[in-house]
Amino acid sequence: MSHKIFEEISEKVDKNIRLTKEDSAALMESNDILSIARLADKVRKKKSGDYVFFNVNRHINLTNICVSRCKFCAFSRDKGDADAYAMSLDEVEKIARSAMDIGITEFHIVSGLHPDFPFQYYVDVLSCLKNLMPEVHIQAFTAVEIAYFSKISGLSIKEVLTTLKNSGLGSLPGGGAEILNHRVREAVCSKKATADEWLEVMRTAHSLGLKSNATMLFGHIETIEERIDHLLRLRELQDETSGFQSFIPLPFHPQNTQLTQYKKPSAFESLKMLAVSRLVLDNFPHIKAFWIMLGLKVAQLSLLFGVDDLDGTVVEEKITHAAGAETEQSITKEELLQLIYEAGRIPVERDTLYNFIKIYKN
Ligand code: V47
Repeated sequence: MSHKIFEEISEKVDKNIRLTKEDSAALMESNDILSIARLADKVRKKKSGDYVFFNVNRHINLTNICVSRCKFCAFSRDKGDADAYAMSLDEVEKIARSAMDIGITEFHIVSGLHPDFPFQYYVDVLSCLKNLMPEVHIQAFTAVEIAYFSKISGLSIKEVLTTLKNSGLGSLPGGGAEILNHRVREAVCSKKATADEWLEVMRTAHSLGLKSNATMLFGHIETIEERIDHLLRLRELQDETSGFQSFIPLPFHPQNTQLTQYKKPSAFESLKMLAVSRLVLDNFPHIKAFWIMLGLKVAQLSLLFGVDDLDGTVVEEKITHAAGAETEQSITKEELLQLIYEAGRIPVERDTLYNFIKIYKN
């Protein structure tokens, strides 16, 4: 990127002028990540001040049995595989009970597309958790799962979401977005919701008052242009609905997948991706670093690259660990606070909808 182009982009950022596709490409192709970081950091500071958000949640993956079998996924199994599992409602209840004493404010539920579970099972999971811990927010079911529920139940997307909302669903996680592009999805995840369907589920969820996140799985077969298009499609929908809370770029972990010829994105690449996301997604309130996938060291540095949210103290994360993540499955609140203090920021425990629970002054 020439000095002149960077100066132009920098001026746009200062004047709150939206970056174009060409600006985004110039940033992605640049190696000057410290200059990009400084710009992203300015935007982050304008949006969140010195606060860094985290929440205390419990991930639940109801089943690894999945009819989709995406090439990038090391977690999914066929029914009948030795290590295939599917939780009964009793097992879900047991997990919820074990989380009762650790002060969680959120259940985060993402699962395989099970061939036989009826839609009612998911309604029952919500009712079971709500009965047990009514105050805990349930962030559950990616847009891909919602589209699948519509298919298996014969209900419309709107009816599925309304039924789930009435049973305790609080918001949607951002998974399943991968790369919102037809070529990429045909090649790596052809059996699940298309890009348009993913966006349509989110549009409908937002119209019903359900907030959501959005992810992007980067570092496999996609081109830089396809990554940028992904960001622009999200930005466009956000202009329409304002329903997205955070954007979470997920670096691809190749181990045990069908795409082992690819390398996990480097720290350099991941940090650049986070910073460029902060700059392009001017209408997203938060950029989240999912430390489980980035590793704690890169996640801490990401606080200088536009990130204002470190995902919660996750307990038992299976999807990335199946694909070779070497991070711990959880960290304590104290460890998380320390990482944030070291960066000179103020940790804030938030609930799922970004209400402040506690500000931790050092
Ligand atoms: O949709 C699957 C990704 C996602 C791999 O909304 C992989 O706050 C890397 O969506 N390497 C599920 N990633 C997790 C997810 C998520 C995580 C944290 C927070 C939130 C949120 C959402 O994991 C999938 C897929 O994109 N994934 N396999 C892999 N080998």
